Amino acid sequence: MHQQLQRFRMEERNKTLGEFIIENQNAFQYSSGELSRIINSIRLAAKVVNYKVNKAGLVDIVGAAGEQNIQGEDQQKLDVYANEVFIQTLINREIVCGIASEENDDFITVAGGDNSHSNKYVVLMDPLDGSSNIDVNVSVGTIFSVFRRVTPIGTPVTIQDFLQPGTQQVAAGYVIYGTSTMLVYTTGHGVNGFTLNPAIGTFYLSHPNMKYPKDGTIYSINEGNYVHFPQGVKDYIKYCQLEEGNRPYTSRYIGSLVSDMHRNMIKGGIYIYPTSSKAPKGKLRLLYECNPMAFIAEQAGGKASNGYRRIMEIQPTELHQRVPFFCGSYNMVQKAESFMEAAK
Ligand code: P6P
Repeated sequence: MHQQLQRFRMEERNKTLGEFIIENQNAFQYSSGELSRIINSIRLAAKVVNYKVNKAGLVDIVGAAGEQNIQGEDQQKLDVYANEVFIQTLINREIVCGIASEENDDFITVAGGDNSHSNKYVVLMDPLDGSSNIDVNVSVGTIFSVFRRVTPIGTPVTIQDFLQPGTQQVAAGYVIYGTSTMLVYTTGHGVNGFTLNPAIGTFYLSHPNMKYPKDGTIYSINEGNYVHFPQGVKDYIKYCQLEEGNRPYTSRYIGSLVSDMHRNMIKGGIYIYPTSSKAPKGKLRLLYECNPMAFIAEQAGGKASNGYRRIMEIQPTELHQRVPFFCGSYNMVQKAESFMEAAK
């Protein structure tokens, strides 16, 4: 049989993202349909950003946009573009009452066309994570987190709607713009991965019920900062490297959280971005990087902490708050935490 037809028949056996959302809408405790519309909105924005990311080398959209975000990081043009696409797509569909983004100093209030502030959800996101890799053609990603608002419907959102602990998330996910583009998300009922067929613009369910292997042999950390790490992290790295018992560990670090997390979820592994003398609170942001990745990790049977306690139980105090991040295979994170505890 012709290979194209074979592949088409295989894809057609797999559910599309749209079918999956409809089928699983009622499993979601609030099943008002708004959450489904948020995921659909993210799906659309991901396709638009994917098109630009894949063309980055061809059009004048690569390289710094000449401005800095609140993190003091040079904004890449694709960062700015992706931020605008996700924000506008969410606003145009009148499904959220507020948006926070790594690229925006403050949160965005979305009153709605009738200015009623009647929508129930807020979305927090890193529109294009790993942007330092954009110019060198390495995978980048989008990370998002969804909460129900906690302030009265009908009033403008406040910072309290965004400063919720990760345990309150109703959905979280990421898009990885890699050798293929995937959307991976959870609504608290497991983790499912969808791969985009760019020829027809359809996401197909390619990785149902994703699970972190309980153990793994990959550790992902920027060892260039070794001398600045806390003692517990140094001890864990040495544990991974010791020949004793012929430990088979290998170091893999892409410098793009979404890519390292995605590979480790499939193969087993741990990602660590600890505090250091250069980043005394860590580098990753709690609200739109660590919390969503922690929700996914836990739903996939993994573990996510700040080295001592569960990430999702941390009460946020500010929008762009940074925390140390240990995330991945349950037993590996547990082992790393034991070194952190012992070095206290
Ligand atoms: P470093 C990208 O900027 C990011 O937020 C993560 O995606 C990535 O894992 C990390 O920072 C890389 O940071 O300091 O190792 O270059």
